Amino acid sequence: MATRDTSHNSDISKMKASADGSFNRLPSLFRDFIEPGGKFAPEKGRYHLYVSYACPWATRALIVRKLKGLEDIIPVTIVSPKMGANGWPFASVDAFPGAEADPLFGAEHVKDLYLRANPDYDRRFTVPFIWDKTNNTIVNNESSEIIRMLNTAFNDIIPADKATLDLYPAEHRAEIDSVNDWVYSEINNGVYRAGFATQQEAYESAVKIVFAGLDKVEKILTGKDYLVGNVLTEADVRLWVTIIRFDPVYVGHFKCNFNTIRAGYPEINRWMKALYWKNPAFKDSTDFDHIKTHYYWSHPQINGTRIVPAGPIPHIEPL
Ligand SMILES: N[C@@H](CCC(=O)N[C@@H](CS)C(=O)NCC(=O)O)C(=O)O
Repeated sequence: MATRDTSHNSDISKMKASADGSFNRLPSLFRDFIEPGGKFAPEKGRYHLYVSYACPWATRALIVRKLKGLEDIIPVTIVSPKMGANGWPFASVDAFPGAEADPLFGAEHVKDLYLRANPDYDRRFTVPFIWDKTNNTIVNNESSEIIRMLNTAFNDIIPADKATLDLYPAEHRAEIDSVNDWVYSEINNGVYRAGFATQQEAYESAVKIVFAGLDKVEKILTGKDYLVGNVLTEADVRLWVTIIRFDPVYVGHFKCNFNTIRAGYPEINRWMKALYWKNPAFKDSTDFDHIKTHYYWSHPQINGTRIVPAGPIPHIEPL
């Protein structure tokens, strides 16, 4: 067990903003790839996925794992949504409904696994990440790369109908990359830049960017079921995880309140609802209790009372 003080990396209420009050996300550090013939070969049962239902980045991985039918190949563990001074706890120390204990090492917190993989690790202890039971380390903790791996690495050992599902098809890659790029900075990370800003100007410039991004998406989705090429791609997955949290969390907690998705963005709302109600990979990866509790409980620097709002009612509208 580590004796080093890592609380500056585990306690989000101690997180430092830049001098101008803006939030800067640092790059993830474990960046290996699962690939046939590589150090991390695709094998059933060798890898373990750690996620929170609360976290949009982790939910990307949960959705793609289900879409690709990888449930038996890569088991998953759900942490408690109440991220405190030691970061994400497992159910053994915080038995929140739906949270689970760490099945591999009985770890109390996610940070214990990071420090087991690398005792000198000096970044945030984030979900999602993939653990390799053979090398006893973290393969990757960057969701954009995790979903790429899940899309292709296991194709030889899953049923053909799942193997042929390609969320990053060659003919659409350039467009997917370009959509991902601005969706990440303006929307996925944009809501965090608004919510974690510590000065008025930094907040205002961030929140305007979020809504300009949503206006762009609303136009793109008009009369369409998917963002790129009229097929489901990773671009939809990556945007969806932010949109599903928008009315329940980002409008209030992150002060992104120029409008709501349900009142102000009918095309985005239609697209979000269709994926949620018609595709179990999306609905089964969504837990509004974990989502709302996480944000409103875990950021006392933003919500000192830790009261979790009861609405919106409903969390997502019916079809
Ligand atoms: N770049 C990472 C970001 C992951 C991330 O920031 N996850 C958040 C939860 S939404 C986290 O675990 N934060 C813990 C902390 O910062 O202490 C990814 O996309 O995988």
